[in-house]
Amino acid sequence: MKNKNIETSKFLSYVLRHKPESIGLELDAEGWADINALVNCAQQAGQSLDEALVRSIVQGSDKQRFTISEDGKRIRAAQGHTTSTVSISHTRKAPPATLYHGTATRFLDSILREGLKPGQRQHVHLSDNRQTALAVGKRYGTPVILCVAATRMHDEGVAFFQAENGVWLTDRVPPEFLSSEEV
Ligand code: HQG
Repeated sequence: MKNKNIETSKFLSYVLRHKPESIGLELDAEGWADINALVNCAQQAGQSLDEALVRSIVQGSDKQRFTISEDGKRIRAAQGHTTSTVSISHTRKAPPATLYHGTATRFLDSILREGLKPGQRQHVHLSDNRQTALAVGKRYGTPVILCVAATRMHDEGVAFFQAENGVWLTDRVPPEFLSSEEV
């Protein structure tokens, strides 16, 4: 992606996941914003955004971070929210046997002691492949991959959800379901 697009994608993540109020935008409980309203609010806040740019970023997003509604009029972030105004009703889904979480080695002791916690976000984020987990872990320093015994958790009644972009979500992962893998 071009630099301008990366910058705009980060801006969209910021307003659609975290701080819609920073540009006076309202999201509904499912996280949707009207695309025209988003563009207007962004422009008033001094961002050079137009509808074509929004649509090209949605299409070009490597992780498919954003979803456009079926009628083409609204946009939302697929996952990763911290704003408490949004509570997406993701559908429960049985996970694959193992899911993966990438993090940095410096967090490992704490995670193996306390389990994986959502931090600022609404869920713990997991992927169905090691490669994605590794890329996420590298953002924080020396990466480590945690394997999550997802089917075992699910069998014990824990809810799993899959966001529109394929990211797996759950509330927390207790340590007994975790094992670390050197990379
Ligand atoms: C860590 C990206 C200490 C956890 C990715 C992580 C993802 C603990 C950090 C999405 C802990 C939270 C989310 C504990 C968890 N002790 N550290 N008990 N429990 N942690 O950003 O999964 O590019 O909220 O390991 O693809 O890193 O933004 O979560 O390091 O899907 O679209 O606390 O962000 O997508 O960090 O990343 P985050 P994440 P985007």
